[in-house]
Amino acid sequence: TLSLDTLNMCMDAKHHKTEPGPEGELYLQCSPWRDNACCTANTSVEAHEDNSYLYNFNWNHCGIMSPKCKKHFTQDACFYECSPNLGPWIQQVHQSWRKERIIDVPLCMEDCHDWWEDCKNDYTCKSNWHKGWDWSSGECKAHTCTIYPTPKSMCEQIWSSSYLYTTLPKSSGRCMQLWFTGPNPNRKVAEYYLNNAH
Ligand code: FOL
Repeated sequence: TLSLDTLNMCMDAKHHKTEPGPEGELYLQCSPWRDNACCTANTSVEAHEDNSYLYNFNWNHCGIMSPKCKKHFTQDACFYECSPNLGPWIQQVHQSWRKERIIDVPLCMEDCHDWWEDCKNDYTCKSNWHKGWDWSSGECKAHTCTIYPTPKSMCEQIWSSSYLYTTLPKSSGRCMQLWFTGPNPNRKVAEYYLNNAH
């Protein structure tokens, strides 16, 4: 059945379930979402894989991505695939691989800063990782390998504005958290933004 509940829904994308629900076992970093998730157990495992079928994406496109950096991409994949609280930021898109995406999800400052801090010595050759890849050589070909200069540039550009950089701390209750333990804190945040036009 069609879910009309903005505060408890899954986007219509490549791997998402049609509706959120409990998953007995979600793998490692995705386990915080197991009480109510848009990802399947299988997707949660794949979110931790290097050569995952999820997006056929090569993390090691400008040299090997460091493990401390990669763990943030795993967490981003868990958040993106599993979160049932993204309704206020879901928009329709005409893309070959998904019908809906997220735009300008306000990310907690700690999550963006920690992510950038752990990745600031890792190289990439593109600022927007959604488009324009040429994997035929397995590497970056004509592009130059460089780093993201700031947390904001990384968090906002990497998934073409999925995230909005904020200076809001987790304690504000007004930003979305990639990393949490215990009950999902993001539902209340989504509720706030649903009721207060942003
Ligand atoms: N995490 C977050 N937070 N938001 C996202 O939107 C997101 N998206 C992905 C992963 N994590 C995310 C998906 N990533 C391609 C590349 C990356 C990707 C999905 C697909 C890809 O196939 N790019 C093609 C163009 C595809 C097209 O637009 O038709 C390319 O040639 O680069």
